[in-house]
Amino acid sequence: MSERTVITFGTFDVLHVGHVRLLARARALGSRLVVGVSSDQLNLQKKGRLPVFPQEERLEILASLGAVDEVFLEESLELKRAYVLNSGAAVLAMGDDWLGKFDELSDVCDVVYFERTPSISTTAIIEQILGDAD
Ligand code: C2G
Repeated sequence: MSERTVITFGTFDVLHVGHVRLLARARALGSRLVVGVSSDQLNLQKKGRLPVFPQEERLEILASLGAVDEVFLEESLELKRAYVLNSGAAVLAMGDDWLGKFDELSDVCDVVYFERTPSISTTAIIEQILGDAD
């Protein structure tokens, strides 16, 4: 059977079940899952803060998961087309907080958006921990 590569992108900071479900669903669309892990600098640009876990640790955590076959550092949102082409991906899968944002890549791969897992986010986890510490 020929290989079908799926690619996804994200920060995956303070890994939680929403991330894990997204990765499992993405992996199920093919036979190989490649994950572009957003760099610390890219996160700072996008969200105005550095991730809790530095990029080397986030790469190591993602690479250790059974659903993930390969990881690389995503350094710029503008390079998405090049990353997709380099990986040989047939499918780009993202959570629906990005709905429509990557449709321009549909000339090189299928673009799929999954419903986000409700009521969980890294930001909410950080706020809960900070609140509990008071
Ligand atoms: N996710 C989800 N359910 C949640 C939280 C996150 O399905 N409750 C999904 C997001 O939709 C995303 C993936 O998990 O597809 C990673 O989430 P983030 O780390 O928040 O990704 P983000 O910082 O949005 O980075 O180039 C695109 C960016 O790198 C995406």
